[in-house]
Amino acid sequence: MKKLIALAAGSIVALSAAQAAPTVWADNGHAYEFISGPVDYATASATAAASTYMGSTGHIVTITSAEELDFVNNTIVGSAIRFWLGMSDTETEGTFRWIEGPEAGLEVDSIFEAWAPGEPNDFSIGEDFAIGWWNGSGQWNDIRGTSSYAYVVEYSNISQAVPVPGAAIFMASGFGLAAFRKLRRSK
Ligand SMILES: [Ca+2]
Ligand SMILES: [Ca+2]
Repeated sequence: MKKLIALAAGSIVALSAAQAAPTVWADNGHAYEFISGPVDYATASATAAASTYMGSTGHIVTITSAEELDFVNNTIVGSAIRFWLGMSDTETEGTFRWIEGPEAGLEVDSIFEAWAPGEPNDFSIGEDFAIGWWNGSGQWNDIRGTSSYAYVVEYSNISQAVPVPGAAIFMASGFGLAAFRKLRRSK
């Protein structure tokens, strides 16, 4: 089994992502998980989309308020490590839109933005994606999607049920209940 996992590089990424414990932010009930990577945007996006937590599919983080920026920068990432943001201006140069999560399609600057001074600048041969923690103030910079960075997976639609111990989950399931009844009948 271990050999099979070792042979499939993609599985290792998915496995390590699943093993980390996402942190739920009380303000919006979303869960967040830092993945050190570093990987290019397409890999980060695909891996996030293949990750699930508490019934929610993951997506690269979308940051839509100063409070969420502070939480992601300082609680989830925790140090000045640059990480992918779920946005792009591939569709219309100069107009960044969120392309992941519930905000997909919405113009970034119409909700909240934290661009570093002089950014986004589509520098040199073109920069259509963006990263956080570009500078010491935790602000953003547009960058090429083929570069490699860490990323944050956000789970925006997790089950709102309060987590219960494994035994309680088992008993609450149909199988657990049936087994319990069978146990009682056999006594
Ligand atoms: Ca978000
Ligand atoms: Ca730039």
